[in-house]
Amino acid sequence: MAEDPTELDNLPPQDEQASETESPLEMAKDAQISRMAGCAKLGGCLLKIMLVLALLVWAQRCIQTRREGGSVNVKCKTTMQDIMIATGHFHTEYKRFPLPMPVDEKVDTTLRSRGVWVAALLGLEDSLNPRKIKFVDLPEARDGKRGLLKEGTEQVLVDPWGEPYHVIMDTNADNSIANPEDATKVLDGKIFSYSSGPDRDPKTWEDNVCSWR
Ligand SMILES: [Ca+2]
Ligand SMILES: [Ca+2]
Repeated sequence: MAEDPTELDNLPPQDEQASETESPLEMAKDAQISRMAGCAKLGGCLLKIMLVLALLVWAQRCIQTRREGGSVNVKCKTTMQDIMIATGHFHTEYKRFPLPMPVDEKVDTTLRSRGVWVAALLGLEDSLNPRKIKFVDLPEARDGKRGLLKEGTEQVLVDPWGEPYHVIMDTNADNSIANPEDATKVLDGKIFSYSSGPDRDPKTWEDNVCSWR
């Protein structure tokens, strides 16, 4: 007897039936989910790339800033050295420091890089430097920074951040100076200088640029 094709036993299981006969709507949903998953993966990749790029830019800027800061500090130290050497040459020439006031020979003298003693080093002052020797050549300041500028008739030498340098001279002639950074130590020598640094505050030593270190 021939099998009845309508018999239930001959029909495929319902699950297989469903998968084999997935509706267009469900297929579209599957495709959409697949696309969304792909987009999410791509978005994640892009985010990672952007983060890496941002880190690279940040690192590059840090390196650049450090390089520029180092370069500025080197220029600052070079100017301090110029002033110290010029003051030393003045001392050799005139057997005294280029100081206008009566000098207390019991203590050392601290002053800023401005006024008549700077003019004397430049050969622009008669009473301290009657031979008008030019002991140093200094550049003009730009935007009020790193170089010479005039305040009234006064010559002012400013650091890369616009502040006059601090200069200490061994006016008590013991060939040493109390370290302004650490009162328990002394610096061996006749002339030292320091800059207040980028924060323009001489009391914050972390950023100060010093001729002795
Ligand atoms: Ca001294
Ligand atoms: Ca400082």
